[in-house]
Amino acid sequence: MSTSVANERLAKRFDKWDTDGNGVLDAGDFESEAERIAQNLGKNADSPEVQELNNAFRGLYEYLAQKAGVEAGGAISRQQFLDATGDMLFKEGEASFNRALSPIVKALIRLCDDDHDGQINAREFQAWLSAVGVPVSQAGESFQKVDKNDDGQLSEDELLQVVREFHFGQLEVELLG
Ligand SMILES: [Ca+2]
Ligand SMILES: [Ca+2]
Ligand SMILES: [Ca+2]
Repeated sequence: MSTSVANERLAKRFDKWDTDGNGVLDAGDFESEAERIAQNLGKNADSPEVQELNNAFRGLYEYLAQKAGVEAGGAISRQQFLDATGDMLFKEGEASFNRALSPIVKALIRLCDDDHDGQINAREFQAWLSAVGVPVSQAGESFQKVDKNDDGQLSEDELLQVVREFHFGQLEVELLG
């Protein structure tokens, strides 16, 4: 694994989630990110799947705040974020990473899964990428990399695994914008 690429990606992740650009992460940043994704998909803010996404982002904020030793409702500094997420990736490993991000991946699947089969097909994947703000030009190539078992569908496990590999610096497929 490449630690410098991984650290660079965590720094980029911080910038992306610091939606108001004030240099710290607080609950409002994560609310705005969830709102932005819902808007990109044209989903009603009151719909259950948008509520699920909001809850997932709130849960992620609370998990990170707790890891960073920040009091409930407090702001997470850039350094605290890098330390907490770096620990998750390089010390605590898969379980901790999954605990932080699987609710987000689950909620995104629910939001994009138009045919309600619990998986993401090629067409739904385009919606996913636009929702998180990734250019869809690479959608075909990315889809094949995520679809590890080559069955034409992206499962929750496949998506979560690629988010993790991206953050380890192992794979060039960005799934969370
Ligand atoms: Ca902020
Ligand atoms: Ca589907
Ligand atoms: Ca698959």
